[in-house]
Amino acid sequence: MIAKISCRLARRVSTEAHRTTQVRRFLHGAYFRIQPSIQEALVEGRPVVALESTIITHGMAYPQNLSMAREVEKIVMRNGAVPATIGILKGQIHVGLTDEELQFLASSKNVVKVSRRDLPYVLSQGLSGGTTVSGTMIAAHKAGIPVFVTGGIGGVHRGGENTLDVSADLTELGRTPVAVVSAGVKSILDIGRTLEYLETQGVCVAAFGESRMFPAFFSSQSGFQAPYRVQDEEEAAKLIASTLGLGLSSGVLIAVPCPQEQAAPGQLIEDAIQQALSEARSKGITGKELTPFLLQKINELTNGKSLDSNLALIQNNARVGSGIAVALSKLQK
Ligand code: PSU
Ligand code: MN
Repeated sequence: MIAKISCRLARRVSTEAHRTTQVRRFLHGAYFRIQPSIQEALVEGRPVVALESTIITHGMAYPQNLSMAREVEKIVMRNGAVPATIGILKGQIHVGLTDEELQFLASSKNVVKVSRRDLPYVLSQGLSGGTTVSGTMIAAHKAGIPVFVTGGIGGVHRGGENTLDVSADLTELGRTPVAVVSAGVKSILDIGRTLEYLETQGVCVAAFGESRMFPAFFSSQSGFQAPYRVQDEEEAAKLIASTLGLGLSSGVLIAVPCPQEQAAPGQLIEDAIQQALSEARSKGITGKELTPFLLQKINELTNGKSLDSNLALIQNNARVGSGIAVALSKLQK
């Protein structure tokens, strides 16, 4: 009897091993590429920061998107970490992009916005794309990068209780152990429901710095408290270490408030959001087109004021996120 069970077990283990090898062969062959300098940093346990590319392809216009992407990489380097911008080129996920590749993604008009559900199609068709927070988390996790910096994540859209328009970023945070450093979520979204959804998904959310207030991207005040607060980079790193140490398969959200002097005027932003939302409704814009439409419209309606503070807060997140990656790599030594 025991012999029979162990024989069956052995067969199952070997089938699983075979399956894993098959998956690996597919993965590392055609679909996934880590830049050698990043691979080297990872092997040596040096801090690496993942960066997304939908913000480049669909979040900002050319050429500001390109200068933003270059500047953020520089900030990460200046703060002691290795930047790994993640994007998809001709059906291959690239962890780390050359300047030429960055230029291509920034200036190309017909690349795809890639979340989890888009990956199989984009890879199998050999297409290029910008990875969203969800797409980038998947790639960062596969590469072994635990810290990822962005501007803002997606969330539950206003009216999402009826449309079910809930960003795949939230479910990804529930299933992939990567820490996302962002300035919270924009008030184009329903922030209260977004926080509820993150709780359901088991995502540990912590505000960064002096206040427990969950930030609303352009402003540090969303009117909602984050469940937790971390004082500084070291505390944030400890929080991430405990998630990884316990083997939780869920992620962490570190919400960094936009520096006061760089916040955009609240009323200007709220008016623009209202107008953008009503235009989206009257034009029937839904699904994956909605967020890029709103971002672009708000920038237009604020005469670029929202873009200025957008740039400032991403740079701030890059500084904080790099500090967290450095602190985490010290903890792991
Ligand atoms: N929010 C922003 N800027 C952005 C995005 C969101 O303030 O650039 C991008 C991110 O890539 C995010 C994605 O992952 O939009 C979410 O899109 P959706 O709402 O369709 O899930
Ligand atoms: Mn959506």
